Amino acid sequence: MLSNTIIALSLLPVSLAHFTLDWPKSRGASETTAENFPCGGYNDVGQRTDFPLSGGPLQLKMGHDQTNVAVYLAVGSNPGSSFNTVVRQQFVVTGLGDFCIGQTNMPGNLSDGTQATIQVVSNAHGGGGLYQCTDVTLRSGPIIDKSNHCINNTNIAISQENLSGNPNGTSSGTSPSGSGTAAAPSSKPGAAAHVKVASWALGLVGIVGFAVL
Ligand SMILES: [Cu+2]
Repeated sequence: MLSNTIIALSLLPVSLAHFTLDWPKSRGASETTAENFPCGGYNDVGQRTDFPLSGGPLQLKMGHDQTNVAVYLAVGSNPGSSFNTVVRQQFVVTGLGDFCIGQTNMPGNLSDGTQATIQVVSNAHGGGGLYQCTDVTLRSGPIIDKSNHCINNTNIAISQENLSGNPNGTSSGTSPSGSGTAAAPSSKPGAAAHVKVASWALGLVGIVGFAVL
């Protein structure tokens, strides 16, 4: 009986990441450095994607059942950590899997060919933030295939919008530092996060336990 339970547990799905930015392609995603500002530890500019000057969709994959998210822009070919422009005010998304941020509000003073970096920030488990970046060239007329780049999983939705502050818990709109001390977001998944990781870990313990038996 026990062995059946152990085998069932070990077949549970492998964990999702905290969250990933899947389109435009992110610089990279590492579970271990995701909390490092900026860009989750990926400091080097990566592959550029043409992105609408008028704003466009961002395709994410959510690994927490509830997540605070905001999106920032840094202008320049290698803008470092100067994510000074909020292009999507903080909101809360509820649900797991594919999630599309349908629109980003780009500044109106940029021109065709401008190089920039988009950073998506979410709240981390116990405070601070999680970071993902993508490098883009802003274009006046790219055609975005929303059927490929703007997909929402069943039962995933924005549950709160236009919240003040940043997902990483700082009150400043210009310098997400991850200090996590002031102006905490109104909603924090905290210990509720990573349900699937916990299941998978339990499965692993089961396998080890089985081997010992
Ligand atoms: Cu996580």
